[in-house]
Amino acid sequence: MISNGGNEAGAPRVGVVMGSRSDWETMEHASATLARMGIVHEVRVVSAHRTPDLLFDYAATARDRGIQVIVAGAGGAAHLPGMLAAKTPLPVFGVPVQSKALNGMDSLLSIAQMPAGIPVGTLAIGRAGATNAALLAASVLALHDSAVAAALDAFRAEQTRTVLDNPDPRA
Ligand code: RP5
Repeated sequence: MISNGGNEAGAPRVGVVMGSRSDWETMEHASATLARMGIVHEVRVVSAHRTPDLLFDYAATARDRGIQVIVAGAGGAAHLPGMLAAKTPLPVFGVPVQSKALNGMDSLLSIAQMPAGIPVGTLAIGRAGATNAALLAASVLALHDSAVAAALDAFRAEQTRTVLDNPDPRA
């Protein structure tokens, strides 16, 4: 069984990528959630529009580098998750970043409306989406990693306990 965190070589197993440094405010929640699960991951700015060659290279080499899941966040004309998915068979979870002009509806539709054959698992706009993309990545890894499965179980149990222990919203 693979141990908690990295693969056998200790390399990152999840790639957290985003279209701009300005997306970090959202995507840091994906990174923090992965860290909480003890999952070794890398964080990179890869722009579909400003660095298209880097995007192709990142996606084309990700699997051979040991990456097993990609979490990709972008805003506006958010082509990053879809183009990554076009270049790699790895599961790609897309996070629509809340844009200034259209509140993230543009990001959401850009990421969700993929043509049949190239899937992107699309999450909610913003922080919830970033957190849940990381939890889904953990769920994928947990299928073959008992330590990640245990971390995920512990996270969910603590979340449930926190709600049950605080029933009065005024307290
Ligand atoms: C997208 O354009 C990025 O994902 C970002 O959400 C948006 C704006 O980028 P900046 O102009 O802030 O760099 O590619």
